[in-house]
This record gives sequence, structure tokens and C-alpha cells, in this order.
Amino acid sequence: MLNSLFITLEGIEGVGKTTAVETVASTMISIGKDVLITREPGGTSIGEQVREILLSRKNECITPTTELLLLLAARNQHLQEVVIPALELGKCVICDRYIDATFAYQGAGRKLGDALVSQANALIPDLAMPDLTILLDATPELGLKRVEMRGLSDRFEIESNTFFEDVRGCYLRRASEQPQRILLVDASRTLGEVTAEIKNHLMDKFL
Ligand code: Z5A
Repeated sequence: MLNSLFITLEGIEGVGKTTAVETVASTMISIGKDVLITREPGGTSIGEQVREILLSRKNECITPTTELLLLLAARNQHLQEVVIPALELGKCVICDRYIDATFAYQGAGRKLGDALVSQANALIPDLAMPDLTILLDATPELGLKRVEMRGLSDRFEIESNTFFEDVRGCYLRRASEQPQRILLVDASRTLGEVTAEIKNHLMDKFL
């Protein structure tokens, strides 16, 4: 997969991942990369249907293990149908959430643990690992404040502050364990500051 790049964006809700995807895409296009933007759960017809199930508040009875299995079913489809073919064509794939979210939300938030999340991910053939993960970090209070203007909350957004603290704690632990892959960005700063840091890092690393 010569020249291909796999970049993922992570963080708790409202920290600015979706906004940062655009920054990453425009920067990579400016240095000549052919970019594909996608997301998890989602990115395929099956994945988007699974996303609807997972986010709907009608489905509050979903158990943590069912949640994990649905996410991984969507991931397998996404990898086989979208991510791997794009990487084989030498593209730069930019994905809004991926494997670190499963450790953070299901492993830590839902308390299934790292070992079970690793075992479940190991069922996926050709599990691609990101070349770079940008972790946007801010407190749950700040993240939720940024998205509350949107109105209706989904099945994750109604979780407690403790849940999001656990999710955030897991993300921060993974960033300290894998500094080569995970860039930790303080997302509590202004949008201009966050955007500049991401752009500079990409230019230094890939230009
Ligand atoms: N999930 C999971 O549990 N396990 C998994 O393995 C995977 C996913 C893959 C859907 O994710 C759910 O899937 C997610 C976890 C679960 N749970 N939730 N909730 P999602 O990514 O679609 O949902 P999200 O995290 O809620 O995304 P979001 O709410 O759209 O947040 P965001 O993308 O991080 O933020 P944003 O839309 O870019 O920005 C929010 C607002 O803040 C917006 O108005 C921006 O203009 C503004 N903003 C952004 N940056 C700044 C700064 N720096 N200053 C001021 N304002 C800013």
C-alpha cells in the first residue's frame, strides 16, 4: 500500500472531531494526496444502518456486548468495502473515529475491558492500524456544551459525566502508551489554535 495513509480522529463528543476532519482533508489535499473521508460507525450502507441502531434512543436495551458486536460488524464491512480498497489505491483515508473509540467507549465506558475489546477486534481479518491518530482532548463539560445547541441527544450523549470521564481517561492512557501514533491535541483552545496545530503537525510529518 505504497503512499497510502490512514488517519483517524478521536475524542469524546463535541471536542471538534468532525471539524478537524475538514482541516486534515484540506491539508492533505494541499500536499497532493488523494483523500477519502469516512466515519465509524458508518461509511457503508450496512454501517450507516448499524449506526442508526446504535445511536437511537429507542434502543436503550442494547447490552454492552451487543453494542461491541454491532460496532465490529460495521467495522469489518467498512474495512473490506471502503478502507482497504482505498488504501490499496494509495489514497489517504481520513476516518472520524475508529479502533481507539472501541477501547475508550466499550472497554472503559461500558466496562468490558481492554482484553475483550482486543479479542473482538482480532476477529476482523486485515484490521488496518492508523498511521496517525489525532486525539482531541477536552473535558466532558466543554464537549457537551459545544454540542448542546444541536438539541436532541443520541443514545451515547445521554450518558453520565462519569461515563465520559472513563472514556476520556482511556483515550489519554492510550495516547501516553502510543505517542508514536497518537497526537494529543488540547481541544479546549480556540478553533484557530487547534486547526494550526493539526496543520503544522501534518506538514512536518508528511510533506
Ligand atoms: N462509538 C463507540 O462507542 N465505539 C466505537 O468503536 C465507535 C463509535 C467507532 C457516534 O460518534 C458514537 O459512536 C459516539 C461513540 C460511538 N458517541 N457519541 N456521542 P460521532 O463521532 O458521530 O458522535 P460525536 O462524538 O457525538 O460527534 P459530534 O457530537 O459531532 O462531535 P465532534 O465531531 O467531536 O464535534 P464537532 O461537530 O466538530 O464540533 C462540535 C461544535 O463545536 C461545532 O459547532 C463546532 O463548530 C464547535 N467547535 C469545534 N472545535 C471548536 C473549538 N476549538 N472551539 C470552539 N468551538 C469548536
